[in-house]
Amino acid sequence: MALLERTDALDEIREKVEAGERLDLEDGLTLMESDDVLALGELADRARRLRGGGEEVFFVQNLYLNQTNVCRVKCKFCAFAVTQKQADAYTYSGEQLVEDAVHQHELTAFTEIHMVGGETPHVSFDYYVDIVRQLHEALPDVHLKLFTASEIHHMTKLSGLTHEEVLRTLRDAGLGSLPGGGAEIFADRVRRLIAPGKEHPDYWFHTHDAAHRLGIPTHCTMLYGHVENYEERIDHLLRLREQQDRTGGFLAFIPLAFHPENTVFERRGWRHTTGVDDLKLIAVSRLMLDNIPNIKAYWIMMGMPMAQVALHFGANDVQGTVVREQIFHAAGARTATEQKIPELVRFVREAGRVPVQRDTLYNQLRRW
Ligand code: V47
Repeated sequence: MALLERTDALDEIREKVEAGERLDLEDGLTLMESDDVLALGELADRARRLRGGGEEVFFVQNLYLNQTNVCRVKCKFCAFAVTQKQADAYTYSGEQLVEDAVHQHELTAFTEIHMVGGETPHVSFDYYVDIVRQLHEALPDVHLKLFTASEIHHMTKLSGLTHEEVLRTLRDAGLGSLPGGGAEIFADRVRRLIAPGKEHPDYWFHTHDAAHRLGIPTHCTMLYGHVENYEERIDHLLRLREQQDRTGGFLAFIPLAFHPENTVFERRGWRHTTGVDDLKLIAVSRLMLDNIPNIKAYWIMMGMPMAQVALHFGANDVQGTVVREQIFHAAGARTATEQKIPELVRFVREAGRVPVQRDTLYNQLRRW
């Protein structure tokens, strides 16, 4: 009987998907509670195709940089941040970042720099403006996807400027888009538990809203697999969907599975998410986020084999070559830190899909 009820509930959701109807909180909970993971995957892939998705799976050639690991916030999920006094603290100057990036560019000709970092109180807003300007001048054709909404909010504190003024100044210096970090989980209960020192989620939305209105596209994320429940996950997705209805500037959604190593949660016995949870979340995100075109299976987080499977659960993007990643690896990620293009192409092809190298804005650069 229980199985029948569940199957019926999924059938009702399938009818809504086929009719192009929006799913609501109840539907989201039904999907999260379903154990029929293959049916979820099939439904999510169907939704992706009904909304215009084809065989393409996208990736970008990119370089990850972190300007500083010094952070004042002390989020409990983070293994990357340190204080200024710790021996491994670093804050790179614009010259150092440029030297590194230019050297890497000679090796790999990436088209995007993805850079996020801690909220260091030991710099001024000019530091941020200068590093954007210097990177842009050194590599004018490279798209600069820099700074989470939390960092933008931090810059308003450093400068006394509004979010709009900070964003406009950074855009004029060469900023191209914002990454999606800092979102964590929007629900107050969870935020108080995992990131009590972090700004209210309204600021995250205000920053992305302002960016979209200034013509700066952004990405969005959800950090899952810690203390949040299913309702808080779906609430998070619905809030992102509402924002996208208002401003339409999210390029992609990236679910981020919590990595507990070297965090306080590891000491409390927290474990890494399971493959089924990761796949379910990809599928449910695709189904709920009917207005965000791209869902990323982030291979750094889930590993290449699972990312390959996720391409049949609604994902259509595997992020990129990456080259260097520190935030997830500080928290115990065992994945590589770089994938060469031929390897990404092989993984996508063997999943039965067409690999497409894109730029940050999803213009197609090369198809295989
Ligand atoms: O906000 C930190 C997450 C984010 C852990 O836009 C963790 O394409 C799991 O912005 N386990 C920062 N996650 C990184 C970020 C990002 C990452 C990937 C893709 C994109 C994109 C943006 O990293 C933080 C937090 O949500 N994070 N620590 C951890 N232990």
